[in-house]
Amino acid sequence: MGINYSERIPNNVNLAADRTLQRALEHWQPRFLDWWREMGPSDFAASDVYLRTAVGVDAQGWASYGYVKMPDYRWGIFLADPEPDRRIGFGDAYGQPVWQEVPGEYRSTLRRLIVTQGDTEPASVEQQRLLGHTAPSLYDLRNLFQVNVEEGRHLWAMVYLLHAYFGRDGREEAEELLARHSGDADKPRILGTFNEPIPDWLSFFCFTYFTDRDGKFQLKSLAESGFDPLARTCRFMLTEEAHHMFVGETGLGRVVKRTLEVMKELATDDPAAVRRAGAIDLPLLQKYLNFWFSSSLDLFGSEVSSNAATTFANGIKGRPDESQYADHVCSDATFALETPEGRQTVSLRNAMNEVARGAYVKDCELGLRRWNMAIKRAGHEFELKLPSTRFRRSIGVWANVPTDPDGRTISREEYERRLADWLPTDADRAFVRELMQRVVSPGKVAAWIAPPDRGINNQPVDYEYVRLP
Ligand code: BYC
Repeated sequence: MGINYSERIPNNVNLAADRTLQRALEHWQPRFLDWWREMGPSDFAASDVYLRTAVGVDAQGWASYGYVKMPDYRWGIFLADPEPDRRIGFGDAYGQPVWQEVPGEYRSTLRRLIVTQGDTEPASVEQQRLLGHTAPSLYDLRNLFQVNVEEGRHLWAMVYLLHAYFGRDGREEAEELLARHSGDADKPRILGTFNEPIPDWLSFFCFTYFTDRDGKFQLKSLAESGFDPLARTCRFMLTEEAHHMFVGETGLGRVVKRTLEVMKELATDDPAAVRRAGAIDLPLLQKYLNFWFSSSLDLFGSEVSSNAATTFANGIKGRPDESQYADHVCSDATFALETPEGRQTVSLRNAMNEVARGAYVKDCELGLRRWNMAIKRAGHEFELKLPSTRFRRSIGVWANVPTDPDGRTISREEYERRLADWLPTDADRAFVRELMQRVVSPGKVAAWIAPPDRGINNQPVDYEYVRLP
């Protein structure tokens, strides 16, 4: 079904046919807009931003570009088209028809997952709210705002499910999604990473590279769900999510490119000299990668998880790309897990979080391989590395076990002493903050990052992606 833009809430779920639901969502809409004004991008409400808006959910029609003021963005409810005769693809109910309503016995589990997913979306907008003031170019400013409005839409996606399928509890949860705030001492966001500040653009690019990629893998898992409205919602969200990771990957790639240019100009790979020249030295970039990768690993939950086993068994949450596996039931299969106490064999169903994390780590490696190729081509020895999945974990079997970035267990004392070599220090962060000077002339970029290779939607790089008032 096409997207109906003539209604107050654009949608392709025939919202007009369900007056009660429509009224409930129209009641939530002004609260969302209040939240956007208070907690969304600081300033820029009057700027015209060259944004992509979905006009259809099929491959051709889903993206149309034009200038929009962010508060006027048409946030709406878009589900991927239904698959005829779709069947549950994993777990004990393998092969049975998917559910169009929430099975009573899975109600609280499904609500918890939808709330957790939903909570991350506004959280990320809150984390990024001040970045507009220090954007390195209009192109980057536009990308930030594109990410922000789409995270807003992803919140809508989860709120629709809560309102449509979970009655009064769902409506209450939808209110709570606007009441918790990133980093708030009393009402923080649910998952750790979403309470971390994103005070600078290097953190933003790391976040969109690593944390949005967790989004990709979690959405892939939920896109397998036997609860069909959730699966269809997540399938469409994944198309939008791809751009967010593009922002992270190209952003970090441009940082590496600029740093290599500066190293060449100075004919040195001395990090201090690179810093003095106003670029981000590679060891500093490595520290940021260490920070955001380790934090994002925690988002997959514990290696051994009865929650994960139950949601897999019940057909609620599958593995990312479930169809690539031969065994979709996994009732007897086991998984060899490395723990601080040595290798342990656990039931595969209990290890589903670790399976998803493993796929995620492989995906994270691809960007590093590309950046390392550029470093090597420029004639330098330095190699960027993902730290071990044991390093700096707060969730799971490695939580609070001191290891070095290679995953070797070390004493707490050594860990504390060497942390400044592995994670950004206050001085590192202050240096990065100093670099963050706002650049708003079309086609110009800040000195710490290379310009993008190409513009958005075939527009030139020097296009006026944001028209400031
Ligand atoms: N921080 O059995 P466990 C995205 C909690 S990102 C704090 O280990 P389970 C996006 C856990 O909630 C994708 N708490 O794990 C990206 C549980 O608490 P309850 C977001 C944590 O349940 C960028 C307890 O520990 N989507 O879309 O198997 C921008 C024991 O749990 C953390 C989802 O996460 C943590 N890191 O799995 C914008 C999908 N980790 O319930 C958006 C939905 C675990 O006992 N969520 N805990 O009170 C899930 O599938 C699961 O909730 C998790 C945890 C994968 C997060």
